[in-house]
Amino acid sequence: MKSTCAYAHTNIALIKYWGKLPGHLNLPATGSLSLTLENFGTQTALSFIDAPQDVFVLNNQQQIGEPLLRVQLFLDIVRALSKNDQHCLVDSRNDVPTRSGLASSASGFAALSLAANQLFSLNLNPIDLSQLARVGSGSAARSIFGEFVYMHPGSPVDKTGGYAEPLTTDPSLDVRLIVVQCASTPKKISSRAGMMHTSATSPYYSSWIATHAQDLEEATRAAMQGDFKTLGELTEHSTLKMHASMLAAKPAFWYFEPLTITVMNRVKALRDDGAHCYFTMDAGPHVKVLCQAQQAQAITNELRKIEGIVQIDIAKPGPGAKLI
Ligand code: 2P0
Repeated sequence: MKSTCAYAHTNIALIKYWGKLPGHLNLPATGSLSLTLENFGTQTALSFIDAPQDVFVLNNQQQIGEPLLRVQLFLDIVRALSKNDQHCLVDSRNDVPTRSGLASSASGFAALSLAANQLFSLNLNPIDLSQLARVGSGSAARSIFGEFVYMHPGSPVDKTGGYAEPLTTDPSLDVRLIVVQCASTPKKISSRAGMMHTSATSPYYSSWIATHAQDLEEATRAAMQGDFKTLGELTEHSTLKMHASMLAAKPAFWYFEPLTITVMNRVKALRDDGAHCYFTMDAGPHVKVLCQAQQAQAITNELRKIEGIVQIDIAKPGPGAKLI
């Protein structure tokens, strides 16, 4: 039985992607700037099977319904590209909580893309691989690459773009992301459903789109120049604008839990006391705190004092997806 195995790390966006262009290519309406993390990721073994349909096993549990359908639709694209119609067994393990806002779909589809590239002999270059991963999940396009990653928005005119590439940043940044897990239950609204509902009903969505490119450009420049303060300020600005667009949706929705707000307040208070730290939240209750290596342990020690935190980890920038 021919098989292959790949590992991809999760990534967290500092400048967020939230919203899609119309159509079936899963093109992001905004670009994004992210950091691939060393600590968390997905390992996926992919093999051909003699079966009437694909089988998807995640953390030793056979999947049905929407998770299976997403993987099958993705493999349909791979089969069309390779002109090879064999079905597959996808056997994945997440070492990050699934569907909780810790980017398990990013590492999941990045690992699956790399494994499929090998098993189906697609011979895609990294940029094309990133585009393939994006069809599975927008954020997965970024997990093909390590460390800081710049993702291009899709073009509404010719449907190009929507791929990521590595960004060379100033080494003096030496960033860490403190991942503060604020709940252990899966989120109730998927990112996909959340962004579709926001774009369809929120009067703030058009402002989000209109002001995004400037944030992305300034944050990218700050990262390249080693301007940590500007990068941190724009990181908070981007996440708060994204969450504000959800709060203005009809009906409104939010991913915050009370503990999320407590951690945000503590980060702000630590900053007022002179620590260099900035929060970002995704489609889940957890808070990720951007800081620099020399302050990471001291800031973590302070955040650890907050009651109710499920887990807290200091994540270093990590490498791109790899065959194993
Ligand atoms: C991001 N998120 O930039 C944003 C911020 C969550 C909040 O990308 O529909 O799972 O598969 O393209 O990539 C999560 O959304 O959505 C995400 P799909 P995805 O990281």
